[in-house]
Amino acid sequence: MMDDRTFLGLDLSTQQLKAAVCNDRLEIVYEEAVTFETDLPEFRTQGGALIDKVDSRNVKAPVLMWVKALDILMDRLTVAGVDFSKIASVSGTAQQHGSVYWQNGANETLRNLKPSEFLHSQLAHCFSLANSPIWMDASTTKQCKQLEDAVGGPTKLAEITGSRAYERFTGSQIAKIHQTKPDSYKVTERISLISSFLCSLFLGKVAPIDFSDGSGMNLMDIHTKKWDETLLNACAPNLAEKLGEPVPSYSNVGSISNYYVERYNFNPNCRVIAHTGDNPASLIGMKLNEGWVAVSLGTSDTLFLWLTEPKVVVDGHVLCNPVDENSYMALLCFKNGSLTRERIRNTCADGSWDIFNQLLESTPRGNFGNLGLYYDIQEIIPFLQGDYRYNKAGNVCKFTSLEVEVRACIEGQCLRNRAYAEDFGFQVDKNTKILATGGASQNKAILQVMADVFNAPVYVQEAANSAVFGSAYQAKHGLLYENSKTYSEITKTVPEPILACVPYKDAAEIYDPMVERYKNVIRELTKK
Ligand code: XUL
Repeated sequence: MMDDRTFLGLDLSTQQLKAAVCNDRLEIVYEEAVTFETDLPEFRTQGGALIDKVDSRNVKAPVLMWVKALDILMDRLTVAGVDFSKIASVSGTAQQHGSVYWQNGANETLRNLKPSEFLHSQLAHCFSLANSPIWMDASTTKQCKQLEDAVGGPTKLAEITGSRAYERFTGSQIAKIHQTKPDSYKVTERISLISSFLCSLFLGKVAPIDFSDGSGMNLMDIHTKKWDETLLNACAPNLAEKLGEPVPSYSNVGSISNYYVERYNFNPNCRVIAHTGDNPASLIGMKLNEGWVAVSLGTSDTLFLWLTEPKVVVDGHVLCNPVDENSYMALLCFKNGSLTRERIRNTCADGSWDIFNQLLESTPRGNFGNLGLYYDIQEIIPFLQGDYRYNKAGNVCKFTSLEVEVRACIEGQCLRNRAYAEDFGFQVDKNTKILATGGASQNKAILQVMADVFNAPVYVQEAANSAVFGSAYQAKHGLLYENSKTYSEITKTVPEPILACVPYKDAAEIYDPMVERYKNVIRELTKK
């Protein structure tokens, strides 16, 4: 019975709803996805988002689109041959920060779902806002200031909640809804994060928010894991009861709704484990541990660290750790990732990665003392845009050769990763290991620069979908946690990452001073 049990993980990301079913060894046996733009064209989204035509800072997504996507996904899993009666537990993840507004009476509807009907037709009138604000929204600058002022400024807010106020974070979003749509706010009985909303659909009642995703709201005290009353009051009235008490991310929150038992033949004992944000779920999927730095090289570059202490930083985020209640994780998002690398590839290497790599490998480590910073679009950290080039003497210059430009681009990005990781208290030592994922992690020449800049070996993770796999692993972890099974014991059957590059002997000698130089340049450029 134990041997053939399976675990279901879901990921409600910006563009898709994905599912992965894994067996007891955590091998993925089924994967399915619903793509919002193409599978649900009636909602007229661009990649799952509705971007306001007048003010592009307003970005939302239709809640019913997500519900309908779950109806379709369940049917696709059925057609694929998934035996739902074998699923021992379900967990899930979602794009972080977005919020869902349940209208008065919605919990009752969730409790009484009719197995003969689709979810979307039964939940059509359950939301006080048809469109949910999502993480791409940047329209709440005014409310961010209000939240920071309520506690005494950005550093104080970062000390309490792990981040200064960010427009996309949920607190300022809820405050804006309350200020601009008071009638909708008034008829809202509960507010979910997108992750806890998805969990609610499996649980058949409004599910609790978990600590990790809860720490992306600017409302939770990451030390006590309770809502901060001053912040709740600064945000909107009666918010504590609308949010409910947050719970550890691996909590076993109840048995699956009878809807799934009758409609899809789930076992009535199948458990629902709390759902969390996509970045915490990726940390689970990558099996990240202390000493590891995970670097996801995608459209934007994202960096994750396991933290034992919640360091206060005004740039970047500290979130509660999804697998260990006493630990934390650092999250850094850099907007200028692949698109910037591709721009330099196009201008210097004729659009060819092979030529780009040859140029990169033909220059020495340290690039003759040249340093380049490239921000095609407004960067989050550091808050800069444009190209900046410096020669060995520290003077602004132009680079005269293509190979210097190529190396400057990659070294600049790797120096950035290390410099901001160090702000979180991270120090390279002999146990440091880098885990690279995302599209550009297939490029060995880039990974070599990463190994040298960090003076640490770089490993690659084969699995691309770390968030959805992470939620399938969390389903098992949440189920067995009560039997004292730790996350590392549970994931020990998952293949270890593969070693891709080791640093050259002179790496520390070259890059330790360059990291300091990078920090000084950024300090100068961002001086107000
Ligand atoms: C993280 C963030 C995004 C979303 C969407 O803070 O805003 O990574 O989680 O994936």
